[in-house]
Amino acid sequence: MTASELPVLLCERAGGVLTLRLNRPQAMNALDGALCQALLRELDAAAADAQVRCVVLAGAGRAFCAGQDLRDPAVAPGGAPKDLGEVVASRYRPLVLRLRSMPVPTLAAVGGVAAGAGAALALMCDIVVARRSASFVQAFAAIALIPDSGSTWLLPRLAGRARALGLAMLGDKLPAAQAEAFGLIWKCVDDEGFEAEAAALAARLAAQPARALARTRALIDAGAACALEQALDAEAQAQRDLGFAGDYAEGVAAFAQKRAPRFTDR
Ligand code: T3D
Repeated sequence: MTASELPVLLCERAGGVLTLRLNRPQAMNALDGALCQALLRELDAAAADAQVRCVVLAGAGRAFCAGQDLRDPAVAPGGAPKDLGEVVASRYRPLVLRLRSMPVPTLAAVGGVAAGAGAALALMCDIVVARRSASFVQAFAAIALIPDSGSTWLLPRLAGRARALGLAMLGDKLPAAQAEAFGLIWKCVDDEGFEAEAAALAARLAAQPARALARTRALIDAGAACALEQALDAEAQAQRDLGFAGDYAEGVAAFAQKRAPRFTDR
């Protein structure tokens, strides 16, 4: 099978964990139209599938994702001018919004370099673990673009303005350990233990109460842009809704019976 015949996205299921593995290793899993479409399609399907309780984003081969495929005719300079605004609006906007509104927790398992929009997709996940040898690159300035796919929104929120600007303007490779120290990611994991730790974390997330976790994400995101009074009101509404749901009764029963809970709500 030639590289162009391989599926650009691999979908792997293990219990409630769905791993979506970007599979264009010959191009460091750079994102072309087909890969963006496949990713959105599978995320939509996962959102609608009650059996999926955690989605993992990963990459095949030595990279996580090198961002937009710069060889893609839709963006490559030359010939007619390319509308990059249209590319980011039609490909990356829906992916970012889909990730941030998944009804289940999302985990990025960053096993190699994550650059440009690839870094953005990883950092948009709820929890990001990275192999110690992996790195994050705001690759945009090197090609005279701005950080897109929500990066100008996310980077200062995660790392603060000074670091966001330093990362964006200098475009240096940020090693995973420093990404952890900057607060960009949850954890940097030694290379040998990386796959096992990512799998264990995904299994743990899959056993958590998905509906409560999705509400938690939504509240934390909304809380960054609202007054305390609004945040308190939104929390009360969420707690009201969750209190009426089955997982709450199950969690309290499991606590009383000293057993592990079996959460099912989404
Ligand atoms: O422009 C728009 O379309 C708007 C949308 C923007 C969203 C974006 O994501 S813009 C940012 C696009 N990404 C980049 O600019 C990253 C470019 N790549 C790099 O900076 C480096 O390759 C990496 C830091 C990712 C990795 O460096 P390194 O030294 O480990 O690998 P390498 O030797 O540079 O690359 C290995 C191969 O992958 C090489 O191919 P070759 O020469 O062996 O045939 C390289 O060309 C290819 N590759 C890497 N990144 C891309 C890519 N091919 C296509 N598109 C890429 N983005």
